[in-house]
Amino acid sequence: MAPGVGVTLVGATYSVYVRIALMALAEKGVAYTLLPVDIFARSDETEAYLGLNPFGKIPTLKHGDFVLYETQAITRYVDEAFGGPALQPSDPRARARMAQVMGVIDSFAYRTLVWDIYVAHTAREKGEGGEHEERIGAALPLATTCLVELDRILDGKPFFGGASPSLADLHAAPVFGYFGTVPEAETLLSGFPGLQAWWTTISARDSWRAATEPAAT
Ligand SMILES: N[C@@H](CCC(=O)N[C@@H](CS)C(=O)NCC(=O)O)C(=O)O
Repeated sequence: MAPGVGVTLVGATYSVYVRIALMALAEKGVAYTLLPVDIFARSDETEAYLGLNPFGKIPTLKHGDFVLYETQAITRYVDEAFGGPALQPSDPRARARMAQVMGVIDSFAYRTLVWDIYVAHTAREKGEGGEHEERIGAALPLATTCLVELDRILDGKPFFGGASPSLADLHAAPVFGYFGTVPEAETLLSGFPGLQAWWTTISARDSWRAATEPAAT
């Protein structure tokens, strides 16, 4: 990093996507400042945040005068702009698999495993109104497809890209961090020992702790 050019990540630490970016920063050993914005609060702060990301999604990365939103762009930039271990395989097929996993998370797993199952489960636990059972039940087929496909791509390896973590693992971990706390997840995941082993490995990393306990970084 150029001297005096600081990195700031804007967002809230409960966010799956903020956690993905925090994990990338931690894996690369990049020093950063976290600027909290609670995007769901709909306040003056969130209005001001639209100046950074007009789509109103967190996170946004600032590196000097360079401002970047969209988490895949952020983690690729963090990997390529800073030293530390490479988080993208150089082999074209392994790199394509990494991108595929990130696409599956963005297109299917985030919405299904986090919103349709974890968030509905949390609302159900709190006794909030809504047809939570129906929402969870309706999500199970797509959730199963997500697990089947992620397990197939993992193929018994410790990480999606092979022996060392890649951006794919960082993209998937925060989704499983929420999904794994739900009773339905235990049943679903019992059929996928490879994915369970992957979760044990990735969640033991310092980067997971840094993303979920950012005050400790
Ligand atoms: N495509 C965006 C998605 C980020 C995203 O969905 N962030 C959520 C929090 S995990 C958010 O900001 N939600 C606010 C909203 O939907 O109003 C990215 O990759 O950064």
